[in-house]
Amino acid sequence: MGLNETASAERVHIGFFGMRNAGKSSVVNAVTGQNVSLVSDFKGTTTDPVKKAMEILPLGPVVIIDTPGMDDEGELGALRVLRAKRVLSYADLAVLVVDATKGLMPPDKELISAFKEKEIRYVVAYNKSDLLEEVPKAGENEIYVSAATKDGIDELRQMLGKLIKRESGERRLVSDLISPGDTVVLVTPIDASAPKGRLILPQQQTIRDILDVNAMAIVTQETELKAALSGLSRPPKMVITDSQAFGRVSPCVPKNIPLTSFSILFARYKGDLCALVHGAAALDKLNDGDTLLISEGCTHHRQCGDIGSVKLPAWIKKHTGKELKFEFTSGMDFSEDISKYALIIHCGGCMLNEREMKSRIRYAADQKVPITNYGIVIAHIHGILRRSLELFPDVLRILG
Ligand SMILES: Nc1nc2c(ncn2[C@@H]2O[C@H](COP(=O)(O)OP(=O)(O)O)[C@@H](O)[C@H]2O)c(=O)[nH]1
Ligand code: SF4
Ligand SMILES: [Mg+2]
Repeated sequence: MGLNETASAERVHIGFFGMRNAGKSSVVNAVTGQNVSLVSDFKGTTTDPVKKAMEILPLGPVVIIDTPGMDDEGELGALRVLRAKRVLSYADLAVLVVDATKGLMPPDKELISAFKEKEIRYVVAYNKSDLLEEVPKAGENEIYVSAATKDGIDELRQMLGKLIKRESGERRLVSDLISPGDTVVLVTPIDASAPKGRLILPQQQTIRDILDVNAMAIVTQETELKAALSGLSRPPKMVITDSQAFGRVSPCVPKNIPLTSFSILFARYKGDLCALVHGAAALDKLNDGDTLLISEGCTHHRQCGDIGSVKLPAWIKKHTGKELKFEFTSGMDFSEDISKYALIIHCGGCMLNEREMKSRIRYAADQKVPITNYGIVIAHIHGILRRSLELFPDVLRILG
């Protein structure tokens, strides 16, 4: 991602689904005006979902995902279908590409049911309309297009534009908790895991959200926190800290000033803070021999350093005094069978979109496995979870 671009997790993700050879890759290329995907009349050319972030008028910043065919065969084919289905967990919108000369086939109908079940808004694009003698009238969320002649492609883009009702206008990171003129103090330790010469994305997004409502952000390391607080003529509206510094920050912040963490704010923004706080209760019910899953949302987790792999397991073992086993996943391969875990601890998921994070939480709930996140576990272990949730009375109630 370039520094001036919208973060991938904030973009609308549009998945193109359908059977092999329906023309998914051709439609993707026509809609984007770019050669995103390889087109071929050899069935099964697109073997893995192809993702590309781009700006498309009138859609704005999006991530386009081209998927392999839903009717793929054989052992490898089944794997490709599984990967395509995985896209359903994070697609915000879907385009079902159907070969107009064949019409809706059973795999297409299955996809439509899946869109409905997962509440993904979708368009059915009947492609190859150039091969039809007469183009029928399209139904409500349907359109006839030809990737070959580009007929209907502009209209398909317009339809997608209308479906993009950005939810970001409704959800806020922190600006719903502050007013114009308020001061917010942000604590961001600059340690070995901090990237060179810049702040990490969650910190940047929080600062931006504070500026958006004409409030003021004071950014400091924990070593200067006391000086920053005493230099203010009136107390800040809140202090937001990196979770890892919770233990050191908490004693420096007077009790009348709310203290929370970036990861708690992001859990609220993106997923389900209630479910994640609920999940943390499982920490105190662990038994010897239990296995915990530590799951990271990306594979290049430099900014998370060794929190998941080293620090958390050590802290949890010390906190619980139990003999525990830990397993790890990262990136999109959130474990298939999670029922064996006593608890899942997920990272803040800054690289995952809201849908993906929610679908992981729902998946865990379906299998009756408690799930929580790094920041909540760290706050709990430091005994300040209650304090870090003071701003959210609804969630606080869960702790009793
Ligand atoms: N006549 C016609 N052929 C098309 C059209 N779109 C795609 N095709 C052809 O259909 C075949 C499969 O296309 P491709 O995009 O690779 O399909 P995918 O497997 O669904 O991704 C290729 O031979 C394309 O040239 C179209 O609008 N009209
Ligand atoms: S997605 Fe998770 S592991 Fe990756 S940088 Fe964000 S919080 Fe860290
Ligand atoms: Mg393809």
